[in-house]
Amino acid sequence: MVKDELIQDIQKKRANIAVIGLGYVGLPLAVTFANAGFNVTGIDPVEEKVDMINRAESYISDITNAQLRKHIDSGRIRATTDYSVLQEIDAVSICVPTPLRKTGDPDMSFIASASEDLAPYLHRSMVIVLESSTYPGTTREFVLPKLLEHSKLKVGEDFFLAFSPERVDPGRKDFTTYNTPKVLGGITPACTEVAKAWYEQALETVVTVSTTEVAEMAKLLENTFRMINISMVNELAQMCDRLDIDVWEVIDAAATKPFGFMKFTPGPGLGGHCIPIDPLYLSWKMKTLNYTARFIELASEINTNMPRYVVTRIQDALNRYKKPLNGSKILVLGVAYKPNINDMRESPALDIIHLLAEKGALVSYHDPYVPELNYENIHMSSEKDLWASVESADLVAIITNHSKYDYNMIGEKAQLIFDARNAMKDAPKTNLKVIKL
Ligand code: SAJ
Repeated sequence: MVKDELIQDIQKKRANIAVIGLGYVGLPLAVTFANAGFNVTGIDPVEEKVDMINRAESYISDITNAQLRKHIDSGRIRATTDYSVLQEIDAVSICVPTPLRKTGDPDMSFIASASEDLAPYLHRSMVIVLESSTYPGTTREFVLPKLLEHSKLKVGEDFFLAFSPERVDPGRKDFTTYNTPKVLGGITPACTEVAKAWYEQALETVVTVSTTEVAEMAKLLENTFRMINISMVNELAQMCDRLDIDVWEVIDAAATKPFGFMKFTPGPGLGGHCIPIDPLYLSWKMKTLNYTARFIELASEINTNMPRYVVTRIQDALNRYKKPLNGSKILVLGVAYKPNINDMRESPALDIIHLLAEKGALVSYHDPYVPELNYENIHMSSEKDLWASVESADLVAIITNHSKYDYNMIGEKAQLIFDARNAMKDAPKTNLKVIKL
């Protein structure tokens, strides 16, 4: 029986593994499979990445060169751009990006390419697991037909196909690929069984569900939950501003409730590669079924409007001191999408800089993690002299509250501060020059 033979090969670590897509999900996953004793081939279309991996040079902060070196030297990991290696591979994880198109629709091109490039090498006794966050139905309706384009093999009998959402939080140390519980659902029960037998060799906890759709939807619930709650506190911030109530104090007070409450904080907008994007895969799918996912659409509208709201608040703050925004020097402090990382994906700081410049402000920025900004119409370098920039700005806008900033010193040297992150929470309350979101 194909299933039993494959499971046995997996359990004896005789199965050859491949990971397609060597990014922040795929590379840690490849190393985690190698740590468990499997031979792993990483496949990525970007030659430079492949070469760096084969030189044991990691470009993913969660994987050190030393972790890679161990497996490159032992021959347990190797990387290639050549999909034909898949004819010798027994188990494949697909970890490719699922971004949005400019139109806001899902960009399925990466999953399509991976599936189409894999299909010619699909063979009996093979298990494939898709990890990319995507809309419910993708594995069954989109990937499976592409895999079977040139094949008469039967899924669940000759080969096995499952979905297991990635839960990588780059930079997090307490939860890693190994110890984060992994949800997994197959096209058929046999698919679930084989994929589980594989993943549980390398991961601490595998949670099986009945179908790929349940696994796909579970991931979207995780991140939609987060996106909607963030948008709710973003709207709360706007309500509190009109009520002249400190929203940060309100949230801290509510957070003392030991049950039935989860703390989220307002911010200048929603950045990152997951939270602002994954829920829109769900709302897009629902539109194809003539259903409007109103919560997601409203939350997305509120979050997307936060940069504009922040600029309005900055304009109002300057107005108090009879300074027009037009011609004022604004220093944006922190541009990464969240603190203490250098990731700029979907960062609201880019929208804020663009809007400020559009209104005639003289905008500069400082971010210890982001030396350069080169996006569409934004080409800037981080200010070299932080304190000179803070002192000379008409307003300092704290957009991303990196821990390494000295907020007391900023409070002393800045003329006026708009604080979008409550970073100045320990500054004296009487400090009239600090205006909070
Ligand atoms: N944000 C707020 N208020 C909050 C929390 C976040 O405005 O209360 C903003 C952040 O500033 C950022 C964006 O939302 O711009 C996303 O922040 P995030 O903390 O959700 O960080 P991400 O995008 O790295 O989310 C990842 C997700 N992980 C995966 O999808 C595997 C998310 O599910 C995790 O919950 C999150 O990390 C985490 O907890 O760190």
